[in-house]
Amino acid sequence: MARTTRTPRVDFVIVSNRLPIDAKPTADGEDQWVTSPGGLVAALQPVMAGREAAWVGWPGRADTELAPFSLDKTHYVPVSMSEQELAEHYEGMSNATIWPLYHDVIVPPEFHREWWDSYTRVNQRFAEAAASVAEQDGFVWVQDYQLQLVPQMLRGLRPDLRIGYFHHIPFPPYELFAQLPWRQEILHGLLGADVVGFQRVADASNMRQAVRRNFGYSMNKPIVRVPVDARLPRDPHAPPVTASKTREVRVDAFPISLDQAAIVEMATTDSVIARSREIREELGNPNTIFLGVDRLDYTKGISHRLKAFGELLEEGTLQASDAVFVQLASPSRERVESYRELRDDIELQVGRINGDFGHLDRPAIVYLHQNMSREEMMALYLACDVMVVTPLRDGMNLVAKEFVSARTDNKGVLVLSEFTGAADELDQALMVNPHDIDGMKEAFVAAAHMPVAEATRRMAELRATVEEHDVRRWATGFLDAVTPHTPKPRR
Ligand code: ADQ
Repeated sequence: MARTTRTPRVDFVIVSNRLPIDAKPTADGEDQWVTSPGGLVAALQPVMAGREAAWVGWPGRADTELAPFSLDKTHYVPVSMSEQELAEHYEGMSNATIWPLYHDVIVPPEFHREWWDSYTRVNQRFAEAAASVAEQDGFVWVQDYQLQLVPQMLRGLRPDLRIGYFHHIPFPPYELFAQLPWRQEILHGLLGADVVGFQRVADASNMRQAVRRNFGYSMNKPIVRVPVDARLPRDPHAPPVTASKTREVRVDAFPISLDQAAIVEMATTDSVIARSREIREELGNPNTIFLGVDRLDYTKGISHRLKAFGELLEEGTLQASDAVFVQLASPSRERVESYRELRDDIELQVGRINGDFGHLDRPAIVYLHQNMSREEMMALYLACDVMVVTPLRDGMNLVAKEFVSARTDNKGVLVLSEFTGAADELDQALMVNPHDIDGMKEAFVAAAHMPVAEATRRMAELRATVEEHDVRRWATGFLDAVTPHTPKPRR
């Protein structure tokens, strides 16, 4: 890879909390750059491929100033964060306030004014970094809930720019959003963009409703008319704004997807197919392999699904001699208290179920708290019979789409929570409410015994849906909405 330290101004800038690569020091003291995991990176990488662009983000190490650098055509602009800012902006405001509030308050959100101050300060730093690399009239695409103030801050610094914002997680109903002491600041921040994109139609509608309730701006779905001189604070009881000078902000749904062709390529290599057979053998060739793949996060519903599986073993509907549950849980947000507690709870639950129902040579649940290579993930998708994706709430869930894309053999059954964005599109999955343990048990049994012809028909339809709505369509749809002249993703 060609590496330079020159950062030119470019007309396409991505801004996300994390850079898509992390600095890892090697034994000789040099930095080595490795891809950081997660759904956002998986979705944006194909959009960036082959394009001259800048990516602004935190490089994964606190209290470190790193100079901008370039690898191939991407210019990386590291934004520094102190240890305290990491604790307050990222672990605090982003992941202990906004994340739980926006995911149906599954755990109680905490509200701390110092966290908010830090969030504001860090957002300003990101806006300044983006402003410094964007070309005149360029396009800046801000990503996700850690940076909701950046669009308006950037508009203040660089009114010439076209600004897009994409929200990867749910946007909550107003009754929940209204708890946020800084709800007006967040809405005002988002409305600095020309297009605010969400995963689901319901998310976009929730944001428009929040704007109506707080600011009374006039709108013609999906367009919101924002006064060019909009300032805070605004009295929510003031009459609707009728100022003649307004700018149009599109608040709309753009469901994210993945690069199906790339997944198919990987999932059809001889080594991945051979590895999938090996995995089945290593698991003792059971009749049914259930698979869960998630970041270890309380939104993903891991304990609900293990409870359903455990009850099926207890009742004797399934036997550990012919059914196994493989649960991958990638380490996540390990310094946030609720995540540490979740890990303890899940590991206790796995231990109990294995203790009660496992055999010497065969546990009932194979649990791995590890990151896997993409190849190993593909082999697991191919090896399983039933893919279990049962979040309590999820913006989209790319694992469901990855599984479907990998199954070129049209085999395997997807059990999917209706509370994922993916459920809006993947209607041939077996849909479940993860809070309904009996309903989930029925779905597990139906999936394990589904006639081959029905499973094949469902999978073929699921695959066709993901093929049609792949990540390029997502990116093109968003970029077209921002401006017909924005450069398109290249093949
Ligand atoms: P996430 O909450 O991270 O993403 P998801 O969409 O499922 O959730 O993406 C997870 C990614 O991590 C997938 O690409 C998956 O393959 C990978 N992954 C998971 N476990 C792994 C493991 N053990 N080893 C290696 N890789 C693993 C957020 C939102 C989602 C939204 C995405 C994209 O929360 O709702 O779908 O952004 O917008």
